[in-house]
Amino acid sequence: MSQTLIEAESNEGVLTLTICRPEALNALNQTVIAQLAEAIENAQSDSNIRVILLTGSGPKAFVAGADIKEFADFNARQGKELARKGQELLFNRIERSAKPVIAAINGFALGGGLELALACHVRIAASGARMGLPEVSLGVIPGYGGTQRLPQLVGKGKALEMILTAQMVTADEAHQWGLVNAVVSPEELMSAANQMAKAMMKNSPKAIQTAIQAVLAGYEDGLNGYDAEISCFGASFETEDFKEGTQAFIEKRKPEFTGK
Ligand code: DAK
Repeated sequence: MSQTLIEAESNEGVLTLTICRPEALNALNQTVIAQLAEAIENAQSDSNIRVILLTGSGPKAFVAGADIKEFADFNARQGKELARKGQELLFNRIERSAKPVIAAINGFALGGGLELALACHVRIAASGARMGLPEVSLGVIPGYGGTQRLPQLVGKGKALEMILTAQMVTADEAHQWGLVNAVVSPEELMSAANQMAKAMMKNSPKAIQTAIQAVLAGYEDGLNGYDAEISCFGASFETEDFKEGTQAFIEKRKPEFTGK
Protein backbone atom coordinates (compact mmCIF):
# COMPACT_ATOMS: atom_id res chain seq x y z
CA MET A 1 0.00 0.00 0.00
CA SER A 2 1.34 3.43 -0.89
CA GLN A 3 2.06 6.08 1.68
CA THR A 4 -0.61 8.73 2.25
CA LEU A 5 0.66 11.92 0.65
CA ILE A 6 -2.55 13.95 0.79
CA GLU A 7 -3.85 15.18 4.12
CA ALA A 8 -7.59 15.94 4.08
CA GLU A 9 -9.33 18.09 6.66
CA SER A 10 -12.97 19.04 6.47
CA ASN A 11 -14.37 21.98 8.41
CA GLU A 12 -17.78 23.65 8.00
CA GLY A 13 -18.15 22.73 4.35
CA VAL A 14 -14.55 23.49 3.38
CA LEU A 15 -12.29 20.58 2.49
CA THR A 16 -8.59 21.42 2.77
CA LEU A 17 -6.28 19.10 0.85
CA THR A 18 -2.61 19.43 1.74
CA ILE A 19 0.11 17.83 -0.37
CA CYS A 20 2.53 16.26 2.09
CA ARG A 21 5.96 15.62 0.57
CA PRO A 22 7.91 18.44 2.22
CA GLU A 23 11.23 16.62 1.79
CA ALA A 24 10.78 16.91 -2.01
CA LEU A 25 9.09 20.32 -1.83
CA ASN A 26 5.76 18.54 -2.47
CA ALA A 27 6.81 17.52 -6.00
CA LEU A 28 4.05 15.74 -7.91
CA ASN A 29 4.83 12.06 -8.26
CA GLN A 30 2.32 9.50 -9.52
CA THR A 31 1.12 8.71 -6.00
CA VAL A 32 0.38 12.37 -5.24
CA ILE A 33 -1.46 12.73 -8.55
CA ALA A 34 -3.55 9.58 -7.98
CA GLN A 35 -4.38 10.40 -4.34
CA LEU A 36 -5.24 14.01 -5.12
CA ALA A 37 -7.44 12.92 -8.04
CA GLU A 38 -9.25 10.47 -5.76
CA ALA A 39 -9.81 13.09 -3.06
CA ILE A 40 -11.20 15.58 -5.60
CA GLU A 41 -13.46 12.89 -7.07
CA ASN A 42 -14.77 11.81 -3.65
CA ALA A 43 -15.50 15.42 -2.74
CA GLN A 44 -17.87 15.72 -5.71
CA SER A 45 -20.37 13.31 -4.17
CA ASP A 46 -19.94 14.43 -0.55
CA SER A 47 -22.83 16.76 0.18
CA ASN A 48 -21.05 18.13 3.26
CA ILE A 49 -18.30 19.65 1.11
CA ARG A 50 -18.97 22.93 -0.69
CA VAL A 51 -15.50 24.30 -1.50
CA ILE A 52 -12.06 22.68 -1.81
CA LEU A 53 -8.78 24.35 -0.79
CA LEU A 54 -5.53 23.03 -2.13
CA THR A 55 -2.18 23.81 -0.50
CA GLY A 56 1.30 22.42 0.14
CA SER A 57 2.84 21.29 3.42
CA GLY A 58 5.63 23.25 5.04
CA PRO A 59 6.53 26.90 4.67
CA LYS A 60 8.60 26.57 1.53
CA ALA A 61 6.60 25.11 -1.32
CA PHE A 62 3.11 24.74 -2.73
CA VAL A 63 4.48 22.25 -5.28
CA ALA A 64 7.99 22.57 -6.80
CA GLY A 65 6.97 20.79 -10.00
CA ALA A 66 6.49 17.36 -11.38
CA ASP A 67 8.88 14.92 -9.74
CA ILE A 68 11.97 15.33 -11.91
CA LYS A 69 13.45 12.06 -10.63
CA GLU A 70 10.37 10.16 -11.83
CA PHE A 71 10.37 11.24 -15.49
CA ALA A 72 14.12 11.71 -16.06
CA ASP A 73 14.49 8.56 -18.21
CA PHE A 74 11.16 8.63 -20.07
CA ASN A 75 10.87 8.23 -23.84
CA ALA A 76 8.41 10.12 -26.10
CA ARG A 77 5.62 7.55 -25.74
CA GLN A 78 5.88 7.45 -21.96
CA GLY A 79 5.99 11.26 -21.75
CA LYS A 80 2.88 11.59 -23.92
CA GLU A 81 1.02 8.92 -21.97
CA LEU A 82 1.90 10.47 -18.64
CA ALA A 83 0.85 13.94 -19.78
CA ARG A 84 -2.48 12.68 -21.12
CA LYS A 85 -3.18 10.54 -18.06
CA GLY A 86 -2.26 13.32 -15.63
CA GLN A 87 -4.31 15.91 -17.49
CA GLU A 88 -7.39 13.71 -17.64
CA LEU A 89 -7.07 12.21 -14.18
CA LEU A 90 -6.27 15.33 -12.20
CA PHE A 91 -5.86 18.68 -13.92
CA ASN A 92 -9.05 18.60 -16.04
CA ARG A 93 -10.95 17.06 -13.15
CA ILE A 94 -10.01 19.99 -10.90
CA GLU A 95 -10.94 22.52 -13.56
CA ARG A 96 -14.31 20.78 -14.13
CA SER A 97 -15.01 20.26 -10.43
CA ALA A 98 -18.61 21.17 -9.62
CA LYS A 99 -17.33 22.60 -6.34
CA PRO A 100 -14.95 25.56 -6.50
CA VAL A 101 -11.27 24.73 -5.97
CA ILE A 102 -9.06 27.47 -4.48
CA ALA A 103 -5.26 27.17 -4.61
CA ALA A 104 -3.57 28.58 -1.49
CA ILE A 105 -0.04 29.07 -2.84
CA ASN A 106 2.21 28.99 0.22
CA GLY A 107 5.62 28.97 -1.51
CA PHE A 108 7.22 27.77 -4.74
CA ALA A 109 4.66 26.85 -7.43
CA LEU A 110 6.83 25.67 -10.29
CA GLY A 111 6.21 23.64 -13.42
CA GLY A 112 3.54 21.03 -12.71
CA GLY A 113 2.92 22.85 -9.40
CA LEU A 114 1.97 26.08 -11.14
CA GLU A 115 -0.04 24.04 -13.65
CA LEU A 116 -1.94 22.56 -10.70
CA ALA A 117 -2.70 26.05 -9.38
CA LEU A 118 -3.73 27.15 -12.89
CA ALA A 119 -6.29 24.34 -13.05
CA CYS A 120 -7.93 25.67 -9.85
CA HIS A 121 -10.72 28.22 -10.14
CA VAL A 122 -9.06 30.85 -7.93
CA ARG A 123 -5.49 31.40 -6.68
CA ILE A 124 -4.40 33.18 -3.51
CA ALA A 125 -0.65 33.53 -2.90
CA ALA A 126 1.45 34.15 0.20
CA SER A 127 3.67 37.20 -0.27
CA GLY A 128 6.87 35.13 -0.43
CA ALA A 129 5.58 32.69 -3.06
CA ARG A 130 7.45 32.33 -6.36
CA MET A 131 5.84 31.03 -9.52
CA GLY A 132 7.20 29.85 -12.83
CA LEU A 133 7.18 27.30 -15.63
CA PRO A 134 10.87 26.26 -15.76
CA GLU A 135 10.29 23.21 -18.00
CA VAL A 136 12.35 24.49 -20.97
CA SER A 137 15.36 24.74 -18.65
CA LEU A 138 15.06 20.94 -18.32
CA GLY A 139 14.57 20.40 -22.06
CA VAL A 140 10.83 19.72 -21.90
CA ILE A 141 7.76 21.92 -22.18
CA PRO A 142 4.86 22.25 -19.74
CA GLY A 143 2.86 19.03 -20.02
CA TYR A 144 0.00 19.47 -17.58
CA GLY A 145 -1.92 22.21 -19.36
CA GLY A 146 0.43 25.16 -18.71
CA THR A 147 0.79 26.21 -22.35
CA GLN A 148 -3.00 26.59 -22.54
CA ARG A 149 -4.12 27.81 -19.13
CA LEU A 150 -1.34 30.34 -18.49
CA PRO A 151 -2.14 32.40 -21.64
CA GLN A 152 -5.84 32.31 -20.68
CA LEU A 153 -4.97 34.13 -17.44
CA VAL A 154 -2.09 36.46 -18.33
CA GLY A 155 -2.29 36.74 -22.14
CA LYS A 156 -0.09 35.17 -24.80
CA GLY A 157 2.81 37.63 -24.52
CA LYS A 158 3.37 37.33 -20.79
CA ALA A 159 2.77 33.58 -20.88
CA LEU A 160 5.40 33.16 -23.58
CA GLU A 161 7.79 35.35 -21.60
CA MET A 162 7.37 33.13 -18.53
CA ILE A 163 7.61 29.89 -20.49
CA LEU A 164 10.54 30.88 -22.72
CA THR A 165 12.68 32.53 -20.03
CA ALA A 166 11.83 29.81 -17.47
CA GLN A 167 12.15 32.56 -14.85
CA MET A 168 10.10 32.82 -11.68
CA VAL A 169 7.84 35.74 -10.88
CA THR A 170 7.12 37.09 -7.41
CA ALA A 171 3.66 36.95 -5.85
CA ASP A 172 3.22 40.69 -6.45
CA GLU A 173 4.17 40.38 -10.13
CA ALA A 174 1.81 37.42 -10.45
CA HIS A 175 -0.94 39.56 -8.94
CA GLN A 176 -0.27 42.47 -11.30
CA TRP A 177 -0.43 40.06 -14.24
CA GLY A 178 -3.71 38.46 -13.14
CA LEU A 179 -2.04 35.14 -12.45
CA VAL A 180 -3.21 35.18 -8.83
CA ASN A 181 -6.36 36.77 -7.44
CA ALA A 182 -4.84 38.07 -4.22
CA VAL A 183 -1.59 38.25 -2.24
CA VAL A 184 -1.61 38.07 1.55
CA SER A 185 0.97 37.50 4.29
CA PRO A 186 1.94 33.85 4.88
CA GLU A 187 0.18 33.94 8.26
CA GLU A 188 -3.06 35.09 6.65
CA LEU A 189 -3.02 32.69 3.69
CA MET A 190 -5.34 29.96 4.95
CA SER A 191 -7.75 32.38 6.62
CA ALA A 192 -7.94 34.43 3.41
CA ALA A 193 -8.63 31.26 1.42
CA ASN A 194 -11.27 30.18 3.94
CA GLN A 195 -12.85 33.63 3.81
CA MET A 196 -13.16 33.39 0.04
CA ALA A 197 -14.61 29.90 0.41
CA LYS A 198 -17.19 31.24 2.89
CA ALA A 199 -18.17 34.01 0.44
CA MET A 200 -18.78 31.35 -2.23
CA MET A 201 -20.74 29.17 0.20
CA LYS A 202 -23.40 31.85 0.68
CA ASN A 203 -24.47 31.23 -2.91
CA SER A 204 -26.38 28.50 -4.70
CA PRO A 205 -24.17 25.41 -5.17
CA LYS A 206 -26.19 24.52 -8.25
CA ALA A 207 -25.70 27.95 -9.81
CA ILE A 208 -21.98 27.85 -8.93
CA GLN A 209 -21.63 24.49 -10.68
CA THR A 210 -23.47 25.82 -13.73
CA ALA A 211 -21.44 29.05 -13.81
CA ILE A 212 -18.19 27.04 -13.83
CA GLN A 213 -19.53 24.98 -16.76
CA ALA A 214 -20.52 28.09 -18.70
CA VAL A 215 -17.16 29.81 -18.19
CA LEU A 216 -15.25 26.67 -19.24
CA ALA A 217 -17.39 26.27 -22.36
CA GLY A 218 -15.82 29.43 -23.78
CA TYR A 219 -12.40 27.77 -23.73
CA GLU A 220 -13.47 24.42 -25.12
CA ASP A 221 -12.98 23.48 -28.75
CA GLY A 222 -16.21 23.05 -30.66
CA LEU A 223 -18.35 24.80 -28.04
CA ASN A 224 -19.77 28.29 -28.32
CA GLY A 225 -19.52 29.93 -24.89
CA TYR A 226 -22.46 32.28 -25.53
CA ASP A 227 -24.70 29.39 -26.60
CA ALA A 228 -23.58 27.41 -23.55
CA GLU A 229 -24.39 30.37 -21.33
CA ILE A 230 -27.90 30.67 -22.83
CA SER A 231 -28.57 26.95 -22.19
CA CYS A 232 -27.12 27.05 -18.67
CA PHE A 233 -29.04 30.24 -17.89
CA GLY A 234 -32.30 28.69 -19.07
CA ALA A 235 -31.68 25.49 -17.10
CA SER A 236 -31.20 27.53 -13.89
CA PHE A 237 -34.90 28.42 -13.91
CA GLU A 238 -35.81 24.79 -13.33
CA THR A 239 -33.70 24.38 -10.18
CA GLU A 240 -34.83 24.33 -6.57
CA ASP A 241 -32.02 26.74 -5.75
CA PHE A 242 -33.48 29.33 -8.15
CA LYS A 243 -36.91 29.03 -6.53
CA GLU A 244 -35.39 29.29 -3.05
CA GLY A 245 -33.07 32.18 -3.98
CA THR A 246 -35.83 34.32 -5.50
CA GLN A 247 -38.36 33.40 -2.80
CA ALA A 248 -35.89 34.27 -0.03
CA PHE A 249 -35.24 37.65 -1.67
CA ILE A 250 -38.96 38.41 -1.82
CA GLU A 251 -39.45 37.28 1.80
CA LYS A 252 -36.38 39.30 2.90
CA ARG A 253 -34.63 36.30 4.45
CA LYS A 254 -31.42 34.38 3.86
CA PRO A 255 -31.78 31.60 1.28
CA GLU A 256 -31.34 27.99 2.31
CA PHE A 257 -29.95 26.34 -0.79
CA THR A 258 -30.08 22.58 -1.29
CA GLY A 259 -27.84 22.47 -4.37
CA LYS A 260 -30.62 20.98 -6.47
N1 DAK B 1 11.20 16.98 -8.25
C1 DAK B 1 11.86 16.17 -7.36
N2 DAK B 1 12.52 16.63 -6.29
C2 DAK B 1 12.51 17.97 -6.07
C3 DAK B 1 11.85 18.87 -6.95
C4 DAK B 1 11.17 18.32 -8.09
N3 DAK B 1 10.49 19.06 -8.93
N4 DAK B 1 12.03 20.13 -6.48
C5 DAK B 1 12.77 19.99 -5.36
N5 DAK B 1 13.04 18.71 -5.11
C6 DAK B 1 13.83 18.17 -4.00
C7 DAK B 1 15.31 18.44 -4.18
O1 DAK B 1 15.88 17.48 -5.03
C8 DAK B 1 15.79 18.34 -2.76
O2 DAK B 1 15.90 17.01 -2.43
P1 DAK B 1 17.24 16.40 -1.70
O3 DAK B 1 18.36 16.77 -2.61
O4 DAK B 1 17.28 17.13 -0.39
O5 DAK B 1 16.99 14.93 -1.59
C9 DAK B 1 14.65 18.91 -1.95
O6 DAK B 1 13.51 18.86 -2.80
C10 DAK B 1 14.86 20.36 -1.54
O7 DAK B 1 15.16 21.12 -2.70
P2 DAK B 1 16.42 22.07 -2.81
O8 DAK B 1 17.50 21.62 -1.91
O9 DAK B 1 16.73 22.24 -4.24
O10 DAK B 1 15.82 23.42 -2.19
P3 DAK B 1 16.28 24.91 -2.52
O11 DAK B 1 15.62 25.77 -1.50
O12 DAK B 1 17.77 24.99 -2.66
O13 DAK B 1 15.65 25.25 -3.95
C11 DAK B 1 13.94 25.24 -5.62
C12 DAK B 1 14.28 25.31 -4.11
C13 DAK B 1 12.44 25.13 -5.75
C14 DAK B 1 14.41 26.51 -6.32
C15 DAK B 1 14.68 24.00 -6.22
O14 DAK B 1 14.33 22.86 -5.44
C16 DAK B 1 14.29 23.72 -7.63
O15 DAK B 1 14.74 24.40 -8.57
N6 DAK B 1 13.47 22.69 -7.81
C17 DAK B 1 13.12 22.19 -9.12
C18 DAK B 1 12.14 23.13 -9.77
C19 DAK B 1 11.80 22.59 -11.10
O16 DAK B 1 12.53 22.68 -12.06
N7 DAK B 1 10.67 21.89 -11.07
C20 DAK B 1 10.26 21.08 -12.20
C21 DAK B 1 9.65 21.95 -13.22
S1 DAK B 1 9.41 21.01 -14.63
C22 DAK B 1 5.33 15.64 -17.62
C23 DAK B 1 4.37 16.54 -17.27
C24 DAK B 1 4.75 17.67 -16.62
C25 DAK B 1 6.06 17.90 -16.35
C26 DAK B 1 7.01 17.00 -16.74
C27 DAK B 1 6.66 15.87 -17.37
N8 DAK B 1 4.98 14.45 -18.28
C28 DAK B 1 3.61 14.22 -18.50
C29 DAK B 1 5.96 13.46 -18.55
C30 DAK B 1 6.40 19.06 -15.62
C31 DAK B 1 7.66 19.32 -15.38
C32 DAK B 1 7.99 20.24 -14.37
O17 DAK B 1 7.28 20.46 -13.41
